[in-house]
Amino acid sequence: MQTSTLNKTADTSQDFMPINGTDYIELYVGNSKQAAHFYKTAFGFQSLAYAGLQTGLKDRESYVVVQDKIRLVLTSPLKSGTEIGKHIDKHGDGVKVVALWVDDATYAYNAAMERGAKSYMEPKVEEDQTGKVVRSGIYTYGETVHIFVERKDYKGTFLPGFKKWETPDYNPTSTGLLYVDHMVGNVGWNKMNHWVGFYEDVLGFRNILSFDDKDISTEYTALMSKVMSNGNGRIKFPINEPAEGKKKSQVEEYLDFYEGEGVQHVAVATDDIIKTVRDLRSRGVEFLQVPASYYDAVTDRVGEIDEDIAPLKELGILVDRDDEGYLLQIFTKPVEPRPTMFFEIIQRKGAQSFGKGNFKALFEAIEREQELRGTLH
Ligand code: TYF
Ligand code: FE
Repeated sequence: MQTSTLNKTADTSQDFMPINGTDYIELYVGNSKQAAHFYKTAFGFQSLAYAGLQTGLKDRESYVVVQDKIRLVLTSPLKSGTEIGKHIDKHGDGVKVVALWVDDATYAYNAAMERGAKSYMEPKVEEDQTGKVVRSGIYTYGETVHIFVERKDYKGTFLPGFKKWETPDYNPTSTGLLYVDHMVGNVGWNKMNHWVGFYEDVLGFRNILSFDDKDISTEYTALMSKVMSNGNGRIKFPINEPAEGKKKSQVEEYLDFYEGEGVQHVAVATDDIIKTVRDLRSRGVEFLQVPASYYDAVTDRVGEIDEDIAPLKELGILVDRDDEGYLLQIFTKPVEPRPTMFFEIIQRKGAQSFGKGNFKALFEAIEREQELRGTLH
């Protein structure tokens, strides 16, 4: 049941946890140097910053890539037995940090801790010749953490401790990705409401949309989802839990392979999805495919749209409409060996929802992939 439409006129004066946006996303990966190359080559990110042996670190190496407002940090250990290495051993490559850009990271930490957060990192000041950054952190679902980043007194490239990463000989062009639209967490059986409560109580988020297993089910599999939003709407975190179906839900498959709760997909926005997806495909990014018949009914379902149907069909881009407008979206296949994290490319044309009208086609496409890898039991 879709319980509400978005309340875009929310009063943010009572917002105890003001957040300006997503600051960065850090992935713990087996080979950060190659991962950075992949995000440049395949997704059109640019080299931004580096920290590792060359900056005096002994235990880890991070490469930071950027595309418009999106910053990805790829981190690998330099030796055995580290927390990073253990994270990778357990989960495979995956998102460790969803960093939130705030004006006061000490206040954010204290406010969250007072409201019941579990500490990951006490407020810490880091400085270089361009200024200072304050960071602090709390745990969310699984081993995933939120780091609050205060950078109002900082002018450096990324963070103190990082040096500018310059690759004059290799800078593939952007694919038009602009900002993080939303990031989805997969949580355990019957744990959705617990994490909804966490985002409400600890971070002051609101539940703006809810989908139950009747909305999100196919003949075989099901899940439930609630979308959490911060006060100004710049941070949107849908939370999924598996639901009972005839076969294994994609959320359950994720939990099995990730060996716990974690980030399921990162949705990144573009303002020209046809161009972006054509570019990503030509660079080797693999997308889920819906049957050609999806496009037979699309105009009846969504009405007139600015785009021609032919390129949407050619590229497999999905369309949905709500009472504020429409959106175009497409999902990559998982970007690591385990069927865990993937990306969504989204273009919003008024709609502030999540593509409910596409759920069935999308979940059937995911089931076909599960079938191919032999995990749809
Ligand atoms: O973020 C969303 O809600 C949409 C739809 O496992 C969706 O992108 C929901 C659950 C899921 C995959 C996509
Ligand atoms: Fe999404």
